Amino acid sequence: MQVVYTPAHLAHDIIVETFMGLPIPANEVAERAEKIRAALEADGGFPFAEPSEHGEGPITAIHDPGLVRFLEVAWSELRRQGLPRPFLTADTYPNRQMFEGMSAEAVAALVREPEQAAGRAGYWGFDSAAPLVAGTYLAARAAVDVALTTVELVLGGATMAYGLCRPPGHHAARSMYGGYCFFNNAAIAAEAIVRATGERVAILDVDYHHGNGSQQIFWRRGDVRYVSIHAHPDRAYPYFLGREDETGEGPGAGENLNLPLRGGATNDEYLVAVDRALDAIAAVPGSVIVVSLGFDTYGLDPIGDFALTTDVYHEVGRRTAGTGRRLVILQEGGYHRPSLGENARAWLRGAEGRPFDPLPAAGFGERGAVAG
Ligand code: Q9C
Ligand code: ZN
Repeated sequence: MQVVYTPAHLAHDIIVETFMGLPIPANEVAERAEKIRAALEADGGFPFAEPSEHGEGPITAIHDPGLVRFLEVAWSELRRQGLPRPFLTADTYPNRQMFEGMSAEAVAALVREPEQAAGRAGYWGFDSAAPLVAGTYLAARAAVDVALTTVELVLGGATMAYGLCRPPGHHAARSMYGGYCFFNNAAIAAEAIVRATGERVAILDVDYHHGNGSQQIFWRRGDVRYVSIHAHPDRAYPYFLGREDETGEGPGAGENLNLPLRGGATNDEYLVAVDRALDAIAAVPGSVIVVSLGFDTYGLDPIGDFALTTDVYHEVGRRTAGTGRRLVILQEGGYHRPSLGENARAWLRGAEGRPFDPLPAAGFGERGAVAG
């Protein structure tokens, strides 16, 4: 299958993130995408394509234009204020209890976007784990173009295609960025498919984390079914969403399926959840699945706690393609850099029905980087 990749992601050059108030070496780094690119190139079976530009229209079809403007000017705004920071994170976040007792009308009338970058980052962001640097906006725009070009390959007749999106997207909601995500690549792709085909679309999210942004965006929509397998929010980020009883509302009632798993989840437990997820997708019409593909489910991932091995990715790819639907496969998380390339190769070869032969010297060593 074709791989859509651009070096534009390198401009989102992240070295440090903050975790619970302390700086730690960043998890979501440029090397991630480069490891995957290198492994797929070495495989030889994955022709590469560059993304084409799609402009802002498909982004504001999903996101608040205010979020887009903030991300565009945030860095220059920080510099204009003369703050010599290596990256921007918020000072205060408008926790919903800040407005307790105020009516929705009063909040709408009285609470507004601040002028200072530190306040604006709190207004549009939801956590301190998504450092914003000089090149973030253009890289995030390029990741959307990667996703939309992947959609075009599939709508143009390919059975499946893979978009090597970086930064990832599934934590970004309509009016909110965070969790290393700025624009929701998968949601923008799903919307583009709905508009082009008039069909219903399913999102299968197999990143370790719940895709709160994708769930929020499609919560009330009957045309996009969101199905996610992830770490239970009782113990894992993003903590406030991802439980089984979140099923959607209005026209979206019953269209949201969360399958949270316990810590230590094994390949077998994972495949049971995959079959449930794929059954839920097969139950509604449509010919395309958007896959939010994360490898932070891997046993050695520094911020995950599942016990998956490379073999299971081959099998999940195989079963997902076994639905007979066309696949728009978009990269989300995965932070154990030594294994990322092989895990991606295994998944994509499984989807293609090709066997997986590990490359020689694929000893992945110890649990990567930083304990989270
Ligand atoms: N100790 C994605 O996988 N919290 N985002 C990190 C580190 C943020 C994950 C905690 C996790 C965000 C796309
Ligand atoms: Zn994740």
